[in-house]
Amino acid sequence: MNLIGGQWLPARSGRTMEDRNPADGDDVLGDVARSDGDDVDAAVAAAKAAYERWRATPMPARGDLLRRVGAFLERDKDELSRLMTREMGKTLKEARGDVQEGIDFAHFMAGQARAPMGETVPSELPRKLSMTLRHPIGIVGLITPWNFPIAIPTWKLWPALLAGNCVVLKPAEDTPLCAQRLLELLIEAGLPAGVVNVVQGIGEEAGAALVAHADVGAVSFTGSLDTGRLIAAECGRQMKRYSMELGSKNVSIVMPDADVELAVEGIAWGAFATSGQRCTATSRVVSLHPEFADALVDKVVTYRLGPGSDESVDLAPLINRAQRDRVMDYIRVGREDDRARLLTGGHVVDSGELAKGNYVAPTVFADASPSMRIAQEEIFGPVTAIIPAGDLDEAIAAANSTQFGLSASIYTNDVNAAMRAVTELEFGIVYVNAPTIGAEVQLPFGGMKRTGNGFREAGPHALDEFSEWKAVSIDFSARLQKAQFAEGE
Ligand code: UN1
Repeated sequence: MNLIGGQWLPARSGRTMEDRNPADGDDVLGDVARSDGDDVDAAVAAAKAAYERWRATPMPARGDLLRRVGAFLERDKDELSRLMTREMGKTLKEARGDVQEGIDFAHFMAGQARAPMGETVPSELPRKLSMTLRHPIGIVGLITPWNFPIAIPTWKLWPALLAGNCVVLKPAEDTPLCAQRLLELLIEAGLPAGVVNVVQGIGEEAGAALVAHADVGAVSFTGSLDTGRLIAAECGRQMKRYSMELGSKNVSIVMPDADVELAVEGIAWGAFATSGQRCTATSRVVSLHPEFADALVDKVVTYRLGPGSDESVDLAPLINRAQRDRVMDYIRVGREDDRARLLTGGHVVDSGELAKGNYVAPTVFADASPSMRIAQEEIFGPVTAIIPAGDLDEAIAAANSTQFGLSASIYTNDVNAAMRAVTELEFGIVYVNAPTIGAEVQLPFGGMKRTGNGFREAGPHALDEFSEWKAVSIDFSARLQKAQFAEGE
């Protein structure tokens, strides 16, 4: 259902789309509204009608809403996690982590509601006080992906709401019900009608209409580089703000002195958690360690594949058949390139019950060169490529040799190597002796180069996506004072 002005409604056209379980294609969760421009128009109009009142609500009162919704998410964490596993596929443990990110960020942002929101600044003139204030954008459009169906909508919703905006959310078509449950909890927490509206549907229809709507002042998008380019072009044409969290090709460097067991554990987790469907997934490893590749394979071959609802499963299904085919295409590209060797995996797993889902075996390539397609393009599946390097200079150069720059890590006990990696890696997130995944919500999340356009989500900087700076000066001299002019001029 769509949420428009506080009411749950079907699409105006009456059209629907199916919502299926990635582990069991026969399990249909429901038929969901498939919206178009008419629904977007109604949602934006509802957001506009609610805006003045919401903008005028004191920030701590807006923060209270987030505190309350955080508590409800905590209360319903188990139920939501189960829904997420059924709708999106990831393991229950990971689904709980996804919901927990939303809870943590609700509490973090609720606290920000009472933090300083600007600065006082000296004036060059006497009896004049200057300060900076944050001002909301107005109506913002949020377009979110399926891989973190609760966490990512909350990364955008909480700061957008705290900053005083009204919202139209277009959730991913693969995870509409997670978004609907999240909104039900927001309503229970006291969300005023129209402050957040939801239009379910597909990107080319509902998403495109939202981006193009003249009354939407900013668009926040997480997804692929290709879609990001389309959105950026339209926003640029209309001169509206856009913040982009796009693809990446993350990397872990394993130095010869690394604790190889720790590196294997961390990189296996980074590469194969969520079956590699994270924008922070470790899809490349630059290894200088002679034992690393074999040790990684020894670990990966023990992985159990199956539905995420089975607590003993390590690798859950991919989101849908199209994604499985896409991942298999990349594996074929890797196999056809003589520069790399397939060490393990490389095939679909569809025996017995698994035939109902979209499973690909965890796949490791070795001897890859940095310029290969599997080392350059985002795969979003359980595939990683090991690139050899002779020394740290070469390793850092290989790590930096992509158009993306979200998350990187280095495994070493050498402080000089670690500090060089920290300062020289062109990535927005860098870890030492830890995986590329697992970002915490109090830190800025975002990437360099083509991973984004400079904004950061989470952390206190999240408000920058959703507010304008206003420079305010109050002259209490009761005379005309001219900046940049000497007294009496
Ligand atoms: C994403 O894949 O888009 O750092 C977000 C992590 C998670 C968030 C990933 N906390 O892997």
